[in-house]
Amino acid sequence: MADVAAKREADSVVPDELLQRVKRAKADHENGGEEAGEKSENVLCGFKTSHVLGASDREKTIFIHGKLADQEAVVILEKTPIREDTLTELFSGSTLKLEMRNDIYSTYRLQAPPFLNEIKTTVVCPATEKHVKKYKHQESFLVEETDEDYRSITLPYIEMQRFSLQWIHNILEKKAEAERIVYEDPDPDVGFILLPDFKWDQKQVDDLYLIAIVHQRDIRSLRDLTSEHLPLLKNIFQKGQEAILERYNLPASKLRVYLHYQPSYYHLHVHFTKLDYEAPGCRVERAHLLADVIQNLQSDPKYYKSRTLYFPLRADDGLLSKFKEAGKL
Ligand code: GTA
Repeated sequence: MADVAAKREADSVVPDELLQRVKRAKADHENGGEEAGEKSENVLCGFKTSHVLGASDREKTIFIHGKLADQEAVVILEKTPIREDTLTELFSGSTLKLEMRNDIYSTYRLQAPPFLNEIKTTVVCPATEKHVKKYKHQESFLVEETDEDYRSITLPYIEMQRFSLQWIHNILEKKAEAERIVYEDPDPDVGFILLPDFKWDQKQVDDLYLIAIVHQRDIRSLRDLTSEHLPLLKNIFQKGQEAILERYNLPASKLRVYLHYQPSYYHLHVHFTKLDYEAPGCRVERAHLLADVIQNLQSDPKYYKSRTLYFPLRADDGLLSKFKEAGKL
């Protein structure tokens, strides 16, 4: 009951903003597909598919590897959820094709107006081999990493092989996504930028996903955290939750706030997702609740320097090979 009330409460405030987006999408469509203030040329018209890396009928996503103007590319297509605030337009503006009718039962194919039938599309181009591997559906293995394994196996590997952090530096320097920032604390020690994760299309709060990226540039991951970072972590936790309450009307009790270990990008960032949303990477073997991280560092200042940590790695992850070579698997 409380959940339903909270959802209704959240939905009743946020839709103003969301409704504007729907209206913009409709206007964009009517204006020939231009995004507000930005031309959206179809960069994908020349995309040549090499192979499908993975697909999920349940999640309605497909990950495709291919070429875009002779460059390696990964394209992710994802059907977006049906939103309650668009139902009136969906019912009045669609065509219905009857498939079958039997007694009180009937099924149809509903063809919605294009602005209510968008596919969220993510393009990584040029994509490295590591990107292709990351998005490829693969078997996973749970790895046990002692503090010594971290120093002798993981750290040297991530120093050599990690993904570029350019997109993060662009955000911190306001060279990209500046207009998407939800909240910023500019303090160089405890400050951060909170903005929508690129997996979230921001059209509904049901799959809310934001990330807080710290201004400090020398914290790679959970493993680097000590009690010295408590003011930073507490600041992100408190101000991130306050900003989300103010902007999206979602209280802290509806949020899952966590760090990944291992992350894909070794610049400290914190994930904020809606509690009911099963975001990719929110399972126990990868996600560490920020509240727990804070408590662990309060009870042991070097907790993450000394603990054995567990995490999943995919079959063709180079780090998994390093653990195998060291006889750890
Ligand atoms: N705002 O440019 C960006 C950007 N990039 C490059 C990454 N992120 C960005 N956000 C903005 N702008 O949540 C986001 C990512 C991720 C976070 C980094 O930064 O979306 P992480 O370092 O812990 O890495 O977090 P993580 O979680 O491994 O990365 P990611 O991309 O979430 O991948 C995990 C799995 O989720 C993938 O293997 C794949 O199975 C799935 N996935 C990834 N992207 C999508 C997608 N677009 N749609 C559906 N599923 C996806």
